[in-house]
Amino acid sequence: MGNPCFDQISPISHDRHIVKADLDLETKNKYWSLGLKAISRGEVGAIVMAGGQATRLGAVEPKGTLSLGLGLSSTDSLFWHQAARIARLLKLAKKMYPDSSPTIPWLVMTSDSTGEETRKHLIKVVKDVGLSMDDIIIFDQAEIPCFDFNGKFMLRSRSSIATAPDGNGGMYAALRPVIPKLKDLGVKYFHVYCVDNILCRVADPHLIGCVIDMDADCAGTTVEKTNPSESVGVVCLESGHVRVLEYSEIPKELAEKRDPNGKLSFRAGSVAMHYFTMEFLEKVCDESVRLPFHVAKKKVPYVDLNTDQLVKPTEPNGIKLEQFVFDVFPHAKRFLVWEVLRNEEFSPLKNAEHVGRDCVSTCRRDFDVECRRWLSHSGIELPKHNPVYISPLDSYEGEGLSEDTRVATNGIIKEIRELLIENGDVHNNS
Ligand code: UD2
Repeated sequence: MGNPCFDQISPISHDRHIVKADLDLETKNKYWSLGLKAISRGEVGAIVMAGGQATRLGAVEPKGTLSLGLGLSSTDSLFWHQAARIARLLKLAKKMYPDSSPTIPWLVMTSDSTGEETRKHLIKVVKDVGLSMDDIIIFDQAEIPCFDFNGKFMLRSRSSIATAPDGNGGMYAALRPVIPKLKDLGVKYFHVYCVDNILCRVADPHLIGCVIDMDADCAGTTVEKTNPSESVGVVCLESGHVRVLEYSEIPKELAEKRDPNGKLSFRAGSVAMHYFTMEFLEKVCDESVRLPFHVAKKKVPYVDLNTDQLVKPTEPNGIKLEQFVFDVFPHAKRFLVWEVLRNEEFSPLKNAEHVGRDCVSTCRRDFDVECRRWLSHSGIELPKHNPVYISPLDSYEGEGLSEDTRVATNGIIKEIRELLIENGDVHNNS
């Protein structure tokens, strides 16, 4: 896939654009049970892309391992959340299909930058949520050299070149040797997602059920883009083929174009959660499929040859070449857009706290709001002055909540009943 041909770009057609919030209850329930059925048969795998260097966040540890400070567990990281959601889904699948032995192979893509710390962290996480390391496949993506703005290699030390992971599209080459094992395991469907979204519904049975039902080979989760300058790519068609125009590539005129209803014409904001069938994944992992490299101007640490010290620049000083995970979309024959509500399913951790958006405190805030929405659906209203977090081990998307449910509030775990009693002013509508 080359540079975009902007005069050939159009939005995805309505019949291939499923809006989750518009589905009726019967259809939703059908998808949910279809998805859980696939999980009960061990047919669903979850792939988390966690090889990025998280330069915007500026943390020393890999992003997925940072504690979010919710007080839900001693590990309390994005990885913990995802593992807990997987553990919960296995329980839900077993409950719906009691004679089955559900499994969700969890594939974790790491890089030189994140591999070691991630491995150590996952051992703790997996134990904490009751999964087994046998259910996890950790695989490494490749690193490639970085360049300065004159096209010269940069040095990490006197004897080594500065390298960086090859982008999240490096996943395909990295997965190639793992495919036979996945086929042996009987995995047929994959949910692929970024490590950074606290609201990510890992291996969402609704999505899995929908794509099975509609026989899609590939799907992309989107939220409605309302701000033309937001940092999400948009899913669209180019000469009839699906592609994502990355936020750094889309021209202002296209980004700002509106339809007769006043909505952005290109509003299918890709939130880096995707779905592939095994057949599709196998096809795009083949060596014959070459993905383009995109240029990213980044801060590349380099050695100062005068002092032999490693310099960590504060401004972009070099070029990393990256492949993008969604650049395989043009190979899809039966693509589907799966649009979800941003406040329910998308709150990524991208930035350091001082930026004030997509940072740890906004992740916490959005998870608190989501937990309260779930509680409200169950007729439970809690006062707003303290945040309330529900463990994904107890509820995947708001199901099964009662006054017995334990929640974390200000770092302490309590039953909802206790909170209701403590706050005499609060009433329970159930
Ligand atoms: C990603 C999407 C963008 C939008 C946005 C929403 C891509 C290329 N872009 O942009 O369209 O959906 O997310 O949040 O997907 N990663 C690796 N290896 C790498 C580089 C990244 O595993 O070499 C992982 C990284 O750990 C993270 C994910 O890919 O989980 C996204 O990386 P990012 O945060 O750099 O992507 P961003 O925000 O530029």
